Amino acid sequence: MAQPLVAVVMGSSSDWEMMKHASEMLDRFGVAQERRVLSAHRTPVEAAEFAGGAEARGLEVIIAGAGGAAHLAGVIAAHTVVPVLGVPLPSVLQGLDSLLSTVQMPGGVPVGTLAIGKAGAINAALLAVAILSNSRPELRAKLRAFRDEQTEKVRQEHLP
Ligand code: RP5
Repeated sequence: MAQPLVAVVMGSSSDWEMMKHASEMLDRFGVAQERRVLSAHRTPVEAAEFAGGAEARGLEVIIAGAGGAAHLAGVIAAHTVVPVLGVPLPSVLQGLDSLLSTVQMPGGVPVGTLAIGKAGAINAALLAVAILSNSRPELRAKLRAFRDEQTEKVRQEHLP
């Protein structure tokens, strides 16, 4: 099996319904990934250990999704210099709490925060592909093809 370049982590297995969209998009580009449930609050030691070992394991991007008091992406970012992309997930407060918890990092420890929910999960994967593409021309070509396909699809749309 190929060495995972991207990790898709989430605060709970209940987050998978949203985070599977990130995972599926990485699959579409043939990017090897690992997936894990890790919680900033329920498994803080494992979350820190995972992040601390990410670089040595060859991970180049970490996508972290969480909802509510969504500290997972920030905690992971605190323990690694590997780029962390945060996906705020829907919650009882419609994800606004997740968004603010993920996006409002103190200066010095960045988390690249995407949109709430499905769009954020999809875009986190696409951004991860774009980051990996900086040193992988074949991946960049796939990304261009994806955009072209998307453009063509919209051009072909007709309303009743
Ligand atoms: C967060 O709490 C998780 O990321 C999830 O979005 C939310 C609820 O988790 P469960 O109670 O469903 O496990 O930590």
